[in-house]
Amino acid sequence: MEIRRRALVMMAVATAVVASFARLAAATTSYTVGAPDGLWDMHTDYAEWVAARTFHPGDNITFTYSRELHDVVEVGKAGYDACSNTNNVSAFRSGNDVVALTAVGTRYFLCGLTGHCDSGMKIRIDVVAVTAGPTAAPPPTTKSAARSIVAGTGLGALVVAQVLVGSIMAFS
Ligand SMILES: [Cu+2]
Repeated sequence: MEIRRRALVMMAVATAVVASFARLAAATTSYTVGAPDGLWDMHTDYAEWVAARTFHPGDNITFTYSRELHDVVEVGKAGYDACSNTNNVSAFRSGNDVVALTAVGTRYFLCGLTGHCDSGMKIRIDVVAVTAGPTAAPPPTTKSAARSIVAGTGLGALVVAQVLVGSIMAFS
């Protein structure tokens, strides 16, 4: 009875470890804004692009563009709504700007060149917490494929843990 209890505790610990690894692995996706059909340009529908993806803390987004044609300005909601970069949070103009989505919340970016934001060159990114459990529907992106791989790895680790526990029980 004592051995059985110890084994159950070990199983619970192993499951918790696997779950936390899966969560960590899932939280590091890199996105190129607008890709694969567009980039940071005047043609991409960013609302549509964002709607097809889910952003979590730890992910990052990269703005790729020609430095002669565009830039990237992070603004607040008011700036986003009005296409104004007067109170910008930060500005980027390398042509390959990586922005880390460090925390849950909404981030707003626009192109600071005259008329570009008004033509639709602005993007709103909602960064949401990673949810666990069967209620979380996976988004229809390549990210869900990555999650499946992670889940598969987790399952493998669980089987290894079970075998370990089994051998411990046999030798106790
Ligand atoms: Cu622009």
